[in-house]
Amino acid sequence: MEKQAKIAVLMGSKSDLPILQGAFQVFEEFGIAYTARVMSAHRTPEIAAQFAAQAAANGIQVIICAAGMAAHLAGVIAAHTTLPVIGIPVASEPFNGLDALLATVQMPPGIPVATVTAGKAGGKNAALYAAAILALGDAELAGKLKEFRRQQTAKIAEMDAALQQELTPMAVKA
Ligand code: RP5
Repeated sequence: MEKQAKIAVLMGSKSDLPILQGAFQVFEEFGIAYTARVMSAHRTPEIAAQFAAQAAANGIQVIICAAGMAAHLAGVIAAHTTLPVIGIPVASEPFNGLDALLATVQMPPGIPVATVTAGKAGGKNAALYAAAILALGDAELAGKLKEFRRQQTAKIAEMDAALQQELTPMAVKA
């Protein structure tokens, strides 16, 4: 049986792909089927609008959009669907992502886009947030998310233990 993608990952250009590798890793880890496409609010506006308008009927439940510069992809997609849309601003010259952050986050009231931080952290968090949305109706996925958090907490505790071993003699144990 062919897998049904539940999450669509859209990028304004293939040059945005490195930001999204962490998102793809999350989907592999949690066993979430996704689809990924390059389309642009400015360079392929009809394709973007059509994709968004048909996404829900195609079984998509959450759409993630990564774009840089005058980053309108998430907003344009959100304008054509009521599915939850998550925007990832992509950093580029000369404003290092502040331009894309403002373009993505500053949606007018009525057309929401949940915006995560720029860069690879944004890619990973967008995927985790999308997984959390799907987990509302998927107990198995909710369990995987809880286990992910448990392991993440354990890693930080390990880091703290390792740090205590490396501190200089004047360091006082807190
Ligand atoms: C945006 O313009 C894309 O999302 C990308 O971040 C930026 C630059 O695109 P390329 O010139 O690399 O294709 O639309």
